[in-house]
Formats: sequence, C-alpha cells, structure tokens
Amino acid sequence: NAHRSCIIWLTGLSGAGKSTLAQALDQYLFQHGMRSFVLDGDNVRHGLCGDLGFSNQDRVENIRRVGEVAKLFLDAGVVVIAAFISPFKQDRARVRALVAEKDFVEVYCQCPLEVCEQRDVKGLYKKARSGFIAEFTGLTSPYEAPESPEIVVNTGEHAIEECVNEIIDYLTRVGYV
Ligand code: GGZ
Repeated sequence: NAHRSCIIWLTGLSGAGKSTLAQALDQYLFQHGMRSFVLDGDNVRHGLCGDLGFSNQDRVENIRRVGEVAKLFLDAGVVVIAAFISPFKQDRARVRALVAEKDFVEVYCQCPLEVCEQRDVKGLYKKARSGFIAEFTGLTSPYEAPESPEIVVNTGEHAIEECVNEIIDYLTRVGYV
C-alpha cells in the first residue's frame, strides 16, 4: 500500500529523547512488518552534512538536506523517522511542504530545558554552560516550539514506551499502521 509510508518528524531539545524514541519506534515498526529508517545526527552529521556546524545558517541547511532525503525515502515506500532538534518553525514547515500534507507527522518531544540539562546524558549542557560549545540550543541558540504539531509527547515525564504508544495510537487512528 503506497499510502503507508510517512515521515515521522521528531523535534525537540538536545536530550529530550528524540533518538531513543526514534530507535524504539523503528523497532516497533519492524516488529510489525513495516519498513522504516531512522535519520538522525548520528548518521547524517558525519557524512551528508559533515560540512555543517550549528550556526543558524548551518542548521537551516542541515534540515533542508534531511528533508530532501526524507522525501526520497518516502517515495521509496519507507516510513522515515527523522530525529533532529530542527529548532526553526520555518524549516519544519518547509519539509512539511515537500510532501503530501497527510504524510508529514510532526511530533513535538516536549521536555523542559531544566530536565534536559539535569539529565545531561552526554555532558553537552555542562560544556555549553562552561563556554566550550557556542550556540547551544536552549542556552545560546533559540528553539521554536511547534504550535500545532500532530502529536505532543511529554518525554520529560513519561517513559519512552509510553511515548511510543502515543505515536503508534495516532498512526493507527489515521491509518498508517
Ligand atoms: C545543539 C548540539 C550542538 C549545539 C552539538 N546545539 O543531544 P545530541 O547532541 O546527541 O543531539 C544534538 C545534536 C543536534 O544536531 P541536529 O542535527 O539535530 O541539530 S539541528 O536540527 O539544530 O541542525 C547534540 C549535538 O548535536 N550538538 N553541538 N551547538 N546540539
């Protein structure tokens, strides 16, 4: 069924749990016989976007390229799970506009900055606070929260499995899963 693929676009702060959520979602979809693929900083920022840093301009270009790649995967019938901070509303809107409206599912991974910083899984907030990382999202670089995403998951308070279930429930309701 050609209408079963879509782009699940996870947006949120560093440490909000986007990549973990993406992997869990990927695993669920695989177990249910769907072909999916995760795009995130880990497989994109070393190669395709290896020339880009974290200035506003580079983030814009990062999301533009990722959006184009996501569209190609979508055309190939794959469920794309994209996990990027994607801090700018306009860039997310531009990706949305690349595909049919129903094929873009924006998921706001909502987690208070304080919680992300408290967790600081990779120690990046500490580095940023000490001045070793410039233009760090939430501290010295902006994050524009989505105003009307298809889904909001509260990764600050809810377990990853619960957030996965909320996304699956939505996809089921709209007929993708
Ligand atoms: C934000 C940064 C920065 C700066 C390195 N600001 O938590 P992580 O480590 O694993 O995920 C973050 C990742 C963000 O890359 P994205 O491609 O998602 O960003 S964007 O959508 O804005 O283009 C973080 C790490 O890279 N990281 N420096 N200055 N996050």
